[in-house]
Amino acid sequence: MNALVGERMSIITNKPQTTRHRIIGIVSDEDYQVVFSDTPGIIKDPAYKMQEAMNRFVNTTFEDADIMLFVTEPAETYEDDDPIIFKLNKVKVPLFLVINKTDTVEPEVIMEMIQLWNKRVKFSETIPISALNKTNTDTLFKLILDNIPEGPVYYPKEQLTDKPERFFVSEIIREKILLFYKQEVPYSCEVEIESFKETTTKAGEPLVRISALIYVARKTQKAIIIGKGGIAIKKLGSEARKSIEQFLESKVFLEMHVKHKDNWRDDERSLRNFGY
Ligand SMILES: Nc1nc2c(ncn2[C@@H]2O[C@H](COP(=O)(O)OP(=O)(O)OP(=O)(O)O)[C@@H](O)[C@H]2O)c(=O)[nH]1
Ligand SMILES: [Mg+2]
Repeated sequence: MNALVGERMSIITNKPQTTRHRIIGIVSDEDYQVVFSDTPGIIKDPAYKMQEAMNRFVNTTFEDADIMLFVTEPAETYEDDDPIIFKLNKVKVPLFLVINKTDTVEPEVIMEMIQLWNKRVKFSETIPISALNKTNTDTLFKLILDNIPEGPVYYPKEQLTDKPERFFVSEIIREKILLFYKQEVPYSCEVEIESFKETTTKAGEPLVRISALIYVARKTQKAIIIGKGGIAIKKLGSEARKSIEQFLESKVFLEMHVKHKDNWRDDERSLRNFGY
């Protein structure tokens, strides 16, 4: 979605289940408006209520999308009886097969994938792309425009997304947590922005003061996030601040705290508060 929208809307990491919400990216021009929805991947056997909520975000797109893009990649394999195949075969709107990461394998591998997938599902278009190198992403965008139904303009032209800046700030912090911590720790974290104040520095430059609270699911994880003598959280804070400054195009003062909230991933109230 970032490659198509040309903005960094969704956070990206090498870890699975990076995206937890349905994130919208809007592209408007004189004669069109495309509203992209990036979703989590489908989780086969949800282990937490949070993962059930992630699957619900995916399901909402099956209900309201005008076009669906099934994005897969050479390293991802599915059995012939995977439930997603059944689900894709029931899609009534134009359905595209998008094979990403063509930069990672020989063209023959992509050809084989195309053949295999087209035997499984009736796609209206098949497009191999590299989101990284932006190979074929323009073609994909044109195909989307060709297939999109006419309709009213939903958002003002300048609007890029539907969520407030503080949501993206929390996502940037979560991205850094995914990058800097190992195993289960990043999956146990949620970030809440406690305050977000636009002010100015003494010199009169714009400054955003942000206070973020990192929730962990177990007490022991709090010590891991903070690290010995606070070294880990210091690095996290400084890297997150740099990215937030880029995103907000402003100087940022970032303050972070860590709190444990036992098993929040299975707690309905916490999940509701966190927007799941
Ligand atoms: N080589 C290569 N890597 C890519 C390409 N597109 C994405 N990646 C990498 O693939 C990894 C996963 O990217 P994400 O955008 O987080 O993937 P996702 O499908 O949204 O995954 P989740 O949000 O975790 O469900 C990251 O390390 C990206 O940098 C591509 O075209 N080529
Ligand atoms: Mg993602």
